[in-house]
Amino acid sequence: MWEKVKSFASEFFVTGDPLIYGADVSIALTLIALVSVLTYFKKWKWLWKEWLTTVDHKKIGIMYILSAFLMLFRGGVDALLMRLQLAVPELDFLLPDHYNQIFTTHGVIMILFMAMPFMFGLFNVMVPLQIGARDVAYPFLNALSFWLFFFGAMLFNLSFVIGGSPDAGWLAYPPYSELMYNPGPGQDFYIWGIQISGIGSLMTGINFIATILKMRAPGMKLMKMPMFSWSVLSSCIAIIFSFPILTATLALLFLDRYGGAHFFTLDGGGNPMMYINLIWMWGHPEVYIIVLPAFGIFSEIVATFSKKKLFGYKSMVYAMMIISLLSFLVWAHHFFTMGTGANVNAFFALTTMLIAIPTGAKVFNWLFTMFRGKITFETPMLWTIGFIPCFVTGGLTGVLLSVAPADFQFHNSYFLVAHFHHVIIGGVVFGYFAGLYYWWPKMFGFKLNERIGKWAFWFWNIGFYLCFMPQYVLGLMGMTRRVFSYGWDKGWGDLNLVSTIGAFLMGIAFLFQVWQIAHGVKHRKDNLDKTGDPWKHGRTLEWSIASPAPHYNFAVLPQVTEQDEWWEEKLRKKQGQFVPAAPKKLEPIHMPRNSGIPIIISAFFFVAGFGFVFHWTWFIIAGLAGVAACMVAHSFNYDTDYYIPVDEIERTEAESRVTN
Ligand code: HEM
Ligand SMILES: [Cu+2]
Repeated sequence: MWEKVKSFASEFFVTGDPLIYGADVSIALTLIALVSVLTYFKKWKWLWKEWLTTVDHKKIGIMYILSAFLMLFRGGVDALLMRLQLAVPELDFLLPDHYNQIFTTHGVIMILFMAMPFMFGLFNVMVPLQIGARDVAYPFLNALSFWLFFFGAMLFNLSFVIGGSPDAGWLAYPPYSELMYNPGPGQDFYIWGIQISGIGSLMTGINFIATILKMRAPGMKLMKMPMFSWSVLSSCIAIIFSFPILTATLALLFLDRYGGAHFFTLDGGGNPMMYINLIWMWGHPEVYIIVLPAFGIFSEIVATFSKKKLFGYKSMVYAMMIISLLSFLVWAHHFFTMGTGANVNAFFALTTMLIAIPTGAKVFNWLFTMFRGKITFETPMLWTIGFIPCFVTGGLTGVLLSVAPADFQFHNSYFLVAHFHHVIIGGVVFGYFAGLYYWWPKMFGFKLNERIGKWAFWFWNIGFYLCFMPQYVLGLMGMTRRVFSYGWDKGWGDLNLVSTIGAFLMGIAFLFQVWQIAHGVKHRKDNLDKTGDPWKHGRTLEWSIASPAPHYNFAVLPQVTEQDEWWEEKLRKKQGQFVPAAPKKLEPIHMPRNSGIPIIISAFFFVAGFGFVFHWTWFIIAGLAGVAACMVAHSFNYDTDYYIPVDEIERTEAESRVTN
């Protein structure tokens, strides 16, 4: 009996690596600390009522961003471990298997569990405020999306200490991800973690398309909508066409592994290339899904801090829509070298290069917006300016990669690693940071310290170039991606050392950001945003209400006549032309009620996913039964909404800090 328990435990828990024991201990300590703090301060009820069951888009957004920051930490530690291992030739700090697991979890976490939730967080906190709406179209579904993401991410992260991490790369190419070569539970954690959170992403895409198309304030024609909301629309359109492909692809891989189907194995008549085509039909649009909202953020910030109208508004809109469409026509540039032939390669090379045209147009529009503007350099603007050279280098090396014959040289080399980090960090991460800094006062009601923020900015940027510029050279010198070690004879040591130093500077930059937030919370009383328009030159509707926004957002829905409605209104006031419309009578506001079902149903999905990973039939049945029971319970719940009475709105408005 004891022997049985022991052998089960040694298979179930990951053993034999001091790093992982360290992680076990720190996870246990964190959990204990969390539970004790919540119990000691009697915060359980508050946590449940205010956060875990909330359907308020602003709170859901904050929970997304918080999760994204935690995942940035985890993915960042993975990155530093890899860079440490590669700093000097012939180190054996990480063994090959462990290195494979780390680059796999790093890639998956950064893209799916860091960038995606960070993006959804920004969607949630800002889109309804920008378009003058009181909520998203489907608030309950929105909470469900968040919890599915959260439990999917937890399932994926668990593989690290239970069962073992996946190690077949962030896209899990067969045959290596098939059962025959990868019998452990790692790849199953991969499939179910992504599957569960992916369903949430698809629902968010649908939710925000409906919100943007149906819930704009009266008068806000599509061509008067703020640029960030446009970028969200273009990104969500790509989501609803690409995520179903991901779901289907992972389901097929699951059938291969669990049911012995042979979709992707040659021996049963299947074909691994089928998988590679499918996964990139999702994977390539995915990188545009995460970068388009960053374009929207930069557009807002450039106009605000240059105190000018965005240059080329319409061309920006068309550019984003074209990019969103073209992103579906380029996927095969990820495997030019796999023998599809010259004609196919030529087609995909051309479509890829075409994307550079709308993207270039956007860069010029941002530069023209700045031209002759009265620019100030607060942190959101710094990130925007820092982004431009990063993105241009990343974009240009992307054009080099898209030259099919040249790609036979670059393919899977460190040149590629440098390229995609350039675009993803310079474009996506910097963009989301810019958005976070820009909207922070609106989200929390206080401003962050600019000085610490500038330190973070410079450490990120210098670290960034030090880390990734040498990797282009390393790629041309023949260093391939996904190698865990290299010999002294290669002559790659110096450049790798520089790259590692750069990576650690980015690590320090992250600490500055954590410090900045802690400092901001501690001194929030001194930095309250009393005006609602803390950058003083806000242009769009979110700046017209108090910070943080009351839970119903707008006491009276705004009437929109211009493109930058709030800016124009301030202008009219200044010129004395402002004719306040007869104050509209307040009316009771219809709001959705909190619900515990999204978190509970997602927990049942987690249980079912765990059952699939370990082939525990009872877990699968219990999980799925729980899911079904929640659905039934929800369909019999008729108490889903309420009205905020007028006197409560009056009280809230009087207390709110808007002074203008
Ligand atoms: C912040 C600094 C970062 C550093 C120092 C870093 C470093 C690395 C390293 C060393 C690898 C493995 C390269 C190899 O051996 O092939 C890697 C792979 C990867 N990274 Fe990062 N990374 C960082 C940030 C990010 C971010 C923000 C993202 C995405 C949002 C990202 C996405 C990826 C992906 C998708 C892979 C490929 C994984 C695979 O080969 O399957 N990284 N990174
Ligand atoms: Cu691509």
